[in-house]
Amino acid sequence: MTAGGAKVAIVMGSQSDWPTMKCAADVLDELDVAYETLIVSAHRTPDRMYEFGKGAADQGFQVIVAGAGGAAHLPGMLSALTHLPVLGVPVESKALSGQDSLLSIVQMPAGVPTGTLAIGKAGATNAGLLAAAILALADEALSQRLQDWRAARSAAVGERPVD
Ligand code: RP5
Repeated sequence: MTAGGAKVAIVMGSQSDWPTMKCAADVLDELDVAYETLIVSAHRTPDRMYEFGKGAADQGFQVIVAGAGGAAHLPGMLSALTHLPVLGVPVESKALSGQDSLLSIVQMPAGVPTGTLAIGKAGATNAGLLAAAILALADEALSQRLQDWRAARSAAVGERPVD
């Protein structure tokens, strides 16, 4: 089990991914869902990635949110190492604005599924929401919090634009 009993792991390839991946953490905070954050690079720390991917389910994680940019192999490699659902977040890269990240994550071969979200912060937020929705299938209280969260977002939308 994870030290704090977290069921969601938010992993990223670099410290520089954190401003994006924090959006997943923020929405999980709003929903009172525990998570762990880890820097796990497919390229710079492949042994750490392997160890994490192989051990994630035994540690008690149920969903992995994985963000990476550029040659973004982390989400796909984790999908290869664990049967847990992996939600990939393409982090916006400097050179190609995250198009490279998106294409690196989305085009997985049949049999190794990796959920792929939008590029950048919107994708990270939605990955957090999807992680919560997956856990909510077996957690009625969380399901209610998620429905309340969604209802509040709808209620906050005005009917007409204002100056
Ligand atoms: C990827 O390379 C990381 O996920 C990050 O998005 C990108 C750049 O990393 P840094 O050079 O900023 O550490 O592996």
